[in-house]
Amino acid sequence: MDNKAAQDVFSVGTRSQAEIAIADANVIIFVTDITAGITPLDREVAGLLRQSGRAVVIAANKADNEGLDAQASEFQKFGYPVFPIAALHNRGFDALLEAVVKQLPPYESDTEQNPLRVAIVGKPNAGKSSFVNRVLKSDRVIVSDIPGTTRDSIEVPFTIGSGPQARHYKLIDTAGLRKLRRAEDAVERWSVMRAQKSIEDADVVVMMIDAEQGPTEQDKKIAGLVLEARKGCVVLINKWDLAEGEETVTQKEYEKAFRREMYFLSYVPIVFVSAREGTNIRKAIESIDYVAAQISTNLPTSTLNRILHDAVKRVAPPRVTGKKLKFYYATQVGERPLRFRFFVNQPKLCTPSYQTYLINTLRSAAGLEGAPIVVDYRSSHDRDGQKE
Ligand SMILES: Nc1nc2c(ncn2[C@@H]2O[C@H](COP(=O)(O)OP(=O)(O)OP(=O)(O)O)[C@@H](O)[C@H]2O)c(=O)[nH]1
Ligand SMILES: [Mg+2]
Repeated sequence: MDNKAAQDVFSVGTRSQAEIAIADANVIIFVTDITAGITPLDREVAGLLRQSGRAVVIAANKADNEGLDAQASEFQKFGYPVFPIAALHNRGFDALLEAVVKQLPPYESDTEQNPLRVAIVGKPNAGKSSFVNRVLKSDRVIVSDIPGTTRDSIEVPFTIGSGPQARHYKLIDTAGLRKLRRAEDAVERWSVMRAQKSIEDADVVVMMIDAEQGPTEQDKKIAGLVLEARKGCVVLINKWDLAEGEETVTQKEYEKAFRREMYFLSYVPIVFVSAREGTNIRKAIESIDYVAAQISTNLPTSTLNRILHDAVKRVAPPRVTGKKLKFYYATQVGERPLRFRFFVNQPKLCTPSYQTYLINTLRSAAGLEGAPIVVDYRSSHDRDGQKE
């Protein structure tokens, strides 16, 4: 398409808005005016749509009565199905929407063939195998008080509910991740490697913490692996039955201290459980489900931009050597992990603390608890030459 001609018709702003909307869409409804026929603007839009390769249906609007419907056929020239409608009179929408729905991709839930992969990781003896057994309500995996009982990652399929509502999981019980000393044997090394691989292959990682020991250096290392792999995460504080007996510390106090110590896991939900007693197991699964939904979220571009523009309005970007960051717009470019692209005047003007502020605001406004977020900053003039 001749870019210059297009710019004559669209203002630059309208054009980029339209491009974002097109890039975001599964199906595009191209609205035309039946009384005006094909306009130059329609031709430009059709050109953009053809380039996008997206599914398109044409809504020929202002077909106020059946007598006008025949004129809709003119728009068939564009090569997309055409539906005469009248937005004002709510005419023709059933056929239009049916065509739209037909083009939508099938709803992707976790199926029997493609279950949600949940890896349970943590230090030796944290209670990973006990948790898996609790969830399965059977002694499927070996539990013992000897640290290092589990040597290999064990995958157990697990289903909640039945029929089309059923949710399918694969629980992966891993070997406890311990600090390796040089003298450690090959089996030890292999166990640790397998557990790391389980993190990489998982959709959601459950980090099992032994409540009695609290977060240790080793737990920080494990958290580092989860962060590096950019996985959804839930923290379970296990063996809470032991803490409760003593009544020395409340969950609130414990969580506060935990979050202070493991500040880099601030985005992750925490559930207090007892794998031995079976306390809060359902809550843990609900939390896993919640995070699973968040890591596959598709935020509408309008919502995303509203949240970020509000954030920028509330806390102005810092000045770096006299220059000020200008935030233009954002678009989501991926899921699992959630990936966003922020268009700004100069990416290097966005200080790390301001980046954190934007992500935290986005996370809390959109409810993205437990999901890692990756942001790619682009300068606004990269837009045309961008590569995926
Ligand atoms: N009090 C208490 N003990 C627990 C709980 N969960 C597990 N344990 C005990 O902790 C010990 C270790 O449990 P496992 O489930 O084998 O721990 P693991 O994390 O799988 O350990 P490795 O496979 O060695 O990495 C066992 O003696 C369990 O009975 C709990 O909620 N409360
Ligand atoms: Mg085990």
